[in-house]
Amino acid sequence: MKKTLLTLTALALLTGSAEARTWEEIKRSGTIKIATEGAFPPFNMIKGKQLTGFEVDLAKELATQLGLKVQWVTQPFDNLLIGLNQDRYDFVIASHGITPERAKAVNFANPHYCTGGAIVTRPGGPMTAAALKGKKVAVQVGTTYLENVRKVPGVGDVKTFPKDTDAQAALMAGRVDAWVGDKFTGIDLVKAQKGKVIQGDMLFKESIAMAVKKGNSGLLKELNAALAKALTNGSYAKISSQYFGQDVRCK
Ligand code: LYS
Repeated sequence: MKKTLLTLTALALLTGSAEARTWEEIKRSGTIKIATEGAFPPFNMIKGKQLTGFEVDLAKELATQLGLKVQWVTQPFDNLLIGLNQDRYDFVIASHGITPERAKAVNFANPHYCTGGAIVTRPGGPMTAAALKGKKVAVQVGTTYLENVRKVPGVGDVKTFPKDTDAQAALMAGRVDAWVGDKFTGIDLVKAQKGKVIQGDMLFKESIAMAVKKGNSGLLKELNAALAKALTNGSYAKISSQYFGQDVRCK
């Protein structure tokens, strides 16, 4: 069953049919349509009724530089790249790690932050890859966390959840031994839970990038240029320090 689902997803990713909007068409319309998850604090989330977060603010900054208004679309994480290839929006900014498999289906921009997947557990729980042997681990479906946890030799039951916050909740409720998620998200969870959970080792590193439909090179070029500008004119540094208290760009 799991194998069938994966194959279908791969197929949907590879078979976008209609044409994506070109840069010229976007520019002419004056509005760019951007998709994100809206459930991955502090990167993209809904606060009150407002979509906010590091990636939301960064994308707004890029759009301003490009002289465009923004129309946001939120989608469950594992639908985002499929919707991109169905031309439901112009690009995705949703903390996608650049992986060879995803790069077959979409084009990635230059990375807008560097991070990794880290273990979080309750005190006394597994802190290293070796310690995950035989343990129950919670991860969000469709993510690099799932892909990498599956590779841990002897790992016990890997439980998948639609949202990252659901996977964290499973750890807090004691239904799993560990949660593997983004290292910055983990730092925030540890802080918020005041010692009820602790962060263990980082399992893997990843570079995070925006995605455009495969072949949409005009838009990709504009996004990369706007990102390069944000990285040098101080706007990226300001947004990053607001959300993380540090600069999270790839070094
Ligand atoms: N960075 C992870 C990935 O690339 C997950 C990010 C989104 C989690 N809500 O799959």
